[in-house]
Amino acid sequence: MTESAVPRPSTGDYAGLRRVLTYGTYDLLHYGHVRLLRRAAALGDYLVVGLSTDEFNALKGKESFYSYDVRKEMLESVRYVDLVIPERDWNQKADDIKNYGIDVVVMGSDWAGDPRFECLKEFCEVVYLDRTDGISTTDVKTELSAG
Ligand code: C2G
Repeated sequence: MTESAVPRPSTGDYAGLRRVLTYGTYDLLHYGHVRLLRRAAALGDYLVVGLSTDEFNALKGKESFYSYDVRKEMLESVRYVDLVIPERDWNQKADDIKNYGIDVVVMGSDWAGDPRFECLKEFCEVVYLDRTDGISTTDVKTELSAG
């Protein structure tokens, strides 16, 4: 679905849609990511994922194994995800909430209390879901390189 086709919650058939937004790099998609997406989607009717661009990852001091386009393609194939938008910088979240009619922002508990998400409580609900223990993209990379 293209961004322009995003249904608006307050109009027509979409009145009352509860819309969820989450952000991440989602590199080397793994079950920790999928469990977060599944639980985030369960909090509403429509899940938007703000996917970190390669340039934004560099700002975060991260270099993903897969490019933005590949990571986007994989996320869009996940049944829980309705729309993927680019996350280009730290300051776009309030605009994203407004532009996509977001009711709740969801992140894993490693972000709990982070002021970059706490400040969004002015605009919508903010929910932190328990992070899945024992899996991370960094761990996967380390174990694979250890051979
Ligand atoms: N996650 C999780 N369990 C794991 C690993 C990740 O629940 N074992 C969650 C994270 O808490 C996050 C999401 O999956 O909510 C995506 O994780 P990352 O791709 O590592 O995203 P991150 O680098 O935290 O970027 O603006 C916010 C940033 O874009 C978040």
